[in-house]
Amino acid sequence: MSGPAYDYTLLAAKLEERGLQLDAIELALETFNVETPSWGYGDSGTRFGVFPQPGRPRDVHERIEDAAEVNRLTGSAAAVALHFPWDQVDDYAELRQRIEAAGLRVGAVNPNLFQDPDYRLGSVTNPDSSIRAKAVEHLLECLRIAEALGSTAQSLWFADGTNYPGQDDLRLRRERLLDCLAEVYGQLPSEQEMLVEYKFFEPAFYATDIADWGSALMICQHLGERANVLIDLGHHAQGVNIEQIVAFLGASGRLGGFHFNNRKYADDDLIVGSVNPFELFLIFTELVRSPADPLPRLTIDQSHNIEAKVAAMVMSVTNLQEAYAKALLVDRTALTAAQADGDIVTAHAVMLDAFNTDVRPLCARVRERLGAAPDPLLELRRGGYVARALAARRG
Ligand code: PSV
Ligand code: MN
Repeated sequence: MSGPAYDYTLLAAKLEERGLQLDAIELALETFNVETPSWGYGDSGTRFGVFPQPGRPRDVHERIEDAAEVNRLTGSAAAVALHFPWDQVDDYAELRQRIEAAGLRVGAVNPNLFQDPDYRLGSVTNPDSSIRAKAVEHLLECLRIAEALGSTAQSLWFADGTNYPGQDDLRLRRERLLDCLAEVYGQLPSEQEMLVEYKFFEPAFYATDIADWGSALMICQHLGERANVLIDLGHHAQGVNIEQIVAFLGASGRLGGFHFNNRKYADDDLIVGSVNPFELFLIFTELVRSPADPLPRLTIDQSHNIEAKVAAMVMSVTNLQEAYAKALLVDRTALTAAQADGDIVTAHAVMLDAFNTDVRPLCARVRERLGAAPDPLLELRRGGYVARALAARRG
């Protein structure tokens, strides 16, 4: 598919009418960057099965190659988020060199406190102090790994929770969690921030210890200014207004970052923007009010099960580019005026006008300028990367 023709003079004139500069929007799109997850390139599945894909990466180095290809095609995915111990190596200086040689940098470091059998009753909330000490030790190890890799964030998610009323004391669990995190926060290197992610259920089915943004925010406020809340789109109940959470956390300076994916039912892990692009657009309208506004750390958190992994990641990045571009087209002056007049329908129409603008050619032009592909999926097919990986990764 080649992008539809686009009349830039018309677009520029339309934007000028709205007091917006095409140049500023293009510049914002050029600097737009998302982190892709190393864990999104390897094997994954559901508890019902895994469908291993031929040519999938066999180790962290091959996951980095895939991430580099996604960046080459989109121009907006220059960082790769890592997960430990999944991405564990003996020599982190060497890993960093290889990542940088691939044109990437290391994004957030994600400690893993949910797979070790010791964490059956929790990690930092575990009733057993020796297990809590083990969890803290892993979190501290991740501070050192991040230092070695040049990463500036610890992205924390805890599977901790209980399955039955009475299983454990909810207040004590919270105290244990706060104590452990305070110990880690106390040793956080100055260039690093701590992101605290919440999730309302799964794997815990009665009470998750950090279940919602309020709980995460209270923890961050307890810890200090370098602890901020991370929103994962898949971690809310049906109907929750995520853009409002973005607005409130953003206004209080506590929005640390995003894990993007698509959610229809639960933590679906599908291509971001695939089912509800309007919601994604609304989230971006709360993330930025003008092209000059800085964005928080944006990460994709998806593990694709049946779809082609590199292609799915490419489409996720371009969906994000387009949602961001549309958010930058909102006529804020007209919106503010309509809001002040109580003109509900006009205010809503302003939002729809931006959402319904076809920004694909604009994004294609920006990608081309970045040296990336105007049509990344077409270029992925044409360039033969997947076939080359398949040939190189046998066995
Ligand atoms: C948990 O569902 C989560 O969203 C956390 O961010 C994990 O680190 C990630 O998925 C990978 O399992
Ligand atoms: Mn997540």
